[in-house]
Amino acid sequence: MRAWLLPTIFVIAVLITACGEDTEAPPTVNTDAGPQDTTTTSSTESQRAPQSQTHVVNAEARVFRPEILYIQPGDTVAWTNMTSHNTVAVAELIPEGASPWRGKLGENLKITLDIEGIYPYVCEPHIGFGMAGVIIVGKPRNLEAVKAKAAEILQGPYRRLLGKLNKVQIPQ
Ligand SMILES: [Cu+2]
Repeated sequence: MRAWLLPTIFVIAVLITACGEDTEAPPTVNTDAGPQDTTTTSSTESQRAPQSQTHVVNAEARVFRPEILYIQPGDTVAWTNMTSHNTVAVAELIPEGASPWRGKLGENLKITLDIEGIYPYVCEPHIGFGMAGVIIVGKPRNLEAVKAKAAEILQGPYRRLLGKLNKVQIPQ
């Protein structure tokens, strides 16, 4: 009896200890996983707003595609295939507080736009061919003001941007 009983008690004791550890362990794991789960859930639920995306603008022969790009604040724009092109923001037309960009000729460029607004830009070597674009960040309310200012300040081939601005439709 004893020879059989002792190992059994030992095994039961081990099991109880193991169970004790198991019951202790999960709450700790759950506490850690709790906030992470919440974060994952909330970012999945509202994927469009807070999750920043990268949008590609492809430079084709003498045109940016897409010419008019709609993004959300915090999104990134990546110009690709920029051999023989550049992308230069029209500093006077972009939103207050936003940094104008100037890509090097022939180099791809990636920028993140945090400030809502309208960002007209050109390819300097090809603006005469109308190689220009507009990025709309969020739902800006100053489209008419930007158009008016563009009509006032843009000179020569840069006036090709006016046609691009006329294609802009502010998202509802
Ligand atoms: Cu170009």
